[in-house]
Amino acid sequence: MFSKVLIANRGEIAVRVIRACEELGVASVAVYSELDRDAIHVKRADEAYLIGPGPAAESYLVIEKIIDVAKRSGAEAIHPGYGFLAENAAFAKACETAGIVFIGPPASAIEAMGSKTAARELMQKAGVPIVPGTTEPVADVRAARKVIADSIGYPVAVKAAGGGGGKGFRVALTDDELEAAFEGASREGEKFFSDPTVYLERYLPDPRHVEVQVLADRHGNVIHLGERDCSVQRRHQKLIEESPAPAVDEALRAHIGRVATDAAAAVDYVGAGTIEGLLQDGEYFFLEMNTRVQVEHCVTEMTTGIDIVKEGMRAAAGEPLSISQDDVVLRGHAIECRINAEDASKNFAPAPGRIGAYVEPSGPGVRVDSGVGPGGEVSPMYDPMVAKLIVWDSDREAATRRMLRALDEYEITELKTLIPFHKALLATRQWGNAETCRDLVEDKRWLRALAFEPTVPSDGDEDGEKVEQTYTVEVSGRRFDVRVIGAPFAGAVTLNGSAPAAAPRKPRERKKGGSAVGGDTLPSPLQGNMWRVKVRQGDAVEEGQLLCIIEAMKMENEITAHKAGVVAELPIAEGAPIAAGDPIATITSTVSE
Ligand code: MV4
Repeated sequence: MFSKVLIANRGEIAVRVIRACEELGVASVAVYSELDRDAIHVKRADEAYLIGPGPAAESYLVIEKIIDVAKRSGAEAIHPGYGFLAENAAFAKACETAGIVFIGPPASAIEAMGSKTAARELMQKAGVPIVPGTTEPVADVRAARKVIADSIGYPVAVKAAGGGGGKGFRVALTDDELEAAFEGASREGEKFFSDPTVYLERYLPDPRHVEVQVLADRHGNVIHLGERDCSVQRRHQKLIEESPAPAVDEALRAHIGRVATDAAAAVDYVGAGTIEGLLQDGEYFFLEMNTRVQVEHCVTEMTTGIDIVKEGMRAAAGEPLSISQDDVVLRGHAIECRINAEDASKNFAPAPGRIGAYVEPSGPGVRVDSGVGPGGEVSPMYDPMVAKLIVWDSDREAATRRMLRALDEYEITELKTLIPFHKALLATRQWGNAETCRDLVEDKRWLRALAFEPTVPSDGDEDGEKVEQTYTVEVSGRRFDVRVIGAPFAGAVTLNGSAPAAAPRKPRERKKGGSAVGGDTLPSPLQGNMWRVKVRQGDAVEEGQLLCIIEAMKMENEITAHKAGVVAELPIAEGAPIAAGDPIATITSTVSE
């Protein structure tokens, strides 16, 4: 084993790796940005080095600075955690060149899985089932039409070749939607991965996101630790994960486990990795491989009793895994809720800030992996995750009740988090029945939990300030237009703090005299930056026509006209920041009253 390891990360995952180091008797070296001077990972490590100002591009993402600290501190290996440099093949190579061990797979495996088209081709050759579609980039919309007509058919998923995790992912249900989907996916691919190439997959209408944890060493051992279900997502951000997956039995587990170890073996994998896939009607399809430890690895640790981070470090040090496939026994059920500093009632807008009081839940079967504590700061510069709350119990129902108990025990003041959202979601019948979330969108309680319900009772609307707004919600990978008739967005409900979702809520008080936002004015449903304005003042627009694209949380959000008319005002310029509720367009009716 190594004697000293550098952790090239921050927050809860840095703390998680430091804990593994402590248990293995390995000294830990933290790196931190100016914003993270007082962070827990800095205090917790044996040594800590400042590597630059707040922006990750000037600190956590600078390969030379991190390698330099490793050399200066005498660390023999670097653990990248997740995010930042974790899936950067150039970083893995730079470590190798500097004579430092990268705790993860060889650069060649990162590269092979990094290109989604190359990975699909490779997996197909290795006998791993992939979602039907192309294994090569599709040049343009015309070429896409031909492949769709010849083999895939509609609906079709258009995905960026450099993508992953849902970035550069668009759906075309019919030919009418193909051009926009193709261009959207390509544009996002160019923007985030400097690669505009896209490929096509058959769009599966109602799958479950099921992923398999694998571990591999340099001695030819490749094992799997069962699966996780991560179907509760919003805009491709996972919110709740569980293990085992409700839709997977012994036989299916053996099958998808074999698929996953075959996939890992095909790229000579080393360390901890995850095969992500889609499960529909008992059929499993490879989507992509994450060549790193994942946020949700903890649920697997709870059901298997295996320390995934320590096994990954053993593998990197050239030791054999401490367990064989036969040693892996799944017991009970684990659930993880991501406690993000986000406001579910404002379209999950990030809600960074300083924490006031902070008390973590505890007791039997409860684990909290956190990166901040009392008085800690959640910076707008980084991921807004405060902690992961993980529980274990004998079965899914008991684990759900334990999670609700732990969420109730969690005390965080002065910071909005997803705790009320999780309480609401876990109380739904759909969660109880382990149904896919597609159905949840039809459920009033779910809509209310997501704050798409009007807040003001429909009777006696004193000042007549009632607008109709259309929002696009995405559940289980499907986009739904939800029309909300009632108070303007600024008056949206704040989730009831502690009661289950069905509890009655007080209508929010509204300011007298009206706000800047009226029936003609479209308020922004989210916080972000204006990316593109697609219409001009004076343009006549149809209801549903694309007005502008707002970038929020690294995703492009297409904003469409809430009514037909003439564009009277477009107050926000491209590149400008937008707060949720800000007016983004005023559309006046063509026929004057
Ligand atoms: C899909 C899909 C349907 N058909 N691909 C991609 C990234 C990951 N976040 C989920 N992704 C999906 N890829 C094809 N060909 C649907 C999703 C999807 C999803 C799947 C299962 C459960 C929840 C989901 C939420 C969003 C998207």
